Amino acid sequence: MLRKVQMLALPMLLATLMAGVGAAELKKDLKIAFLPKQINNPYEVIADEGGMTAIKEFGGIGKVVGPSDAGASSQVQYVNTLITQKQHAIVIAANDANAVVPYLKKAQAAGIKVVTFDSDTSPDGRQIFVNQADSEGIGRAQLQLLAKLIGGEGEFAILSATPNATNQNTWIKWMQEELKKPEYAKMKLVKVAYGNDDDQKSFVETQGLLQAYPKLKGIISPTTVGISAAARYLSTSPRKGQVAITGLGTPNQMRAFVKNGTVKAFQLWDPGQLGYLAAYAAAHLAAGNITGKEGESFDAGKLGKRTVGKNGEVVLGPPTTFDASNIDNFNF
Ligand code: RAM
Repeated sequence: MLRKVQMLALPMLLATLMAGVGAAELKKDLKIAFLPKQINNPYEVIADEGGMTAIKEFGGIGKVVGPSDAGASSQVQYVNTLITQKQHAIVIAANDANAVVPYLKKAQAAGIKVVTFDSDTSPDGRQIFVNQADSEGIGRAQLQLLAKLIGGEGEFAILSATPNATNQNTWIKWMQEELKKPEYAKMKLVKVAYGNDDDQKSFVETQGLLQAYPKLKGIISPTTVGISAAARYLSTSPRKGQVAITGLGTPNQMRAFVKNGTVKAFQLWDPGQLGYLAAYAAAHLAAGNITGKEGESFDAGKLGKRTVGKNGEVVLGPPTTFDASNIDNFNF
């Protein structure tokens, strides 16, 4: 009996020790600043909290600063301030692939490590991009899910975030690629609308889509702000039940709309884990343990060992599909 317990305990002990080694590689007091797309977006808030949890674990000094709108250059002034403050690393969900790059380069020249997460910049802006999941997979899966919900037939629209958001634009590109397959011959993309990750604008854009396209069968909103505003609009519209809304949403924001039948299924990953992983990547860069080259690996606390892939990309993992059968198992 005792031997059995010991045998079971040994791997656990080893795992604990190995997890500890990763944190020990990180010197204390690393200053790491999170710069989300916008500070009042619930998704970004969860992601930033995940980052702060990780930073606490390895004894760093974390903070979150950022704009209240997701405009292309809204983050520039924050990057400049973080450079002046001599942060060790900046973790940014970029509102534009290029607008912040000259400033991020300035940061790098000053010895500050830069990690993008959620929404990337051009590769010269950062050392590592922590991606929520494989971008092609996210895009294709969104279209596949909508096709299932509308029986593979009918007009649909996309309600996106801002027109310049790197993450949404990449996913939309892959949706359009997927749409070329013969099995979608009866589906037609009629419009890509932009709610700018602003709740009110997304709500009004949804109203506009329903008015402009009386035969509309579906909306894909690959943004947590967009999908929740679209669902709120549809929930009190006479078109409820005729139009399928899907996309990327947080279970907590979407729960009521799944329960009242407005939304059948949508997807996401855990934004908290995304921020957590990004913080570890930033810390290991700042500690000099990694440089962002393909093949390097680092310890990411409870997420285990992670490896840097092509183009400095680190991937969190596949998304989950939420529906009435599982949504109550998730709380974020
Ligand atoms: C919004 C933001 C974010 C995106 C999620 C899915 O909160 O646009 O960048 O990743 O949606």
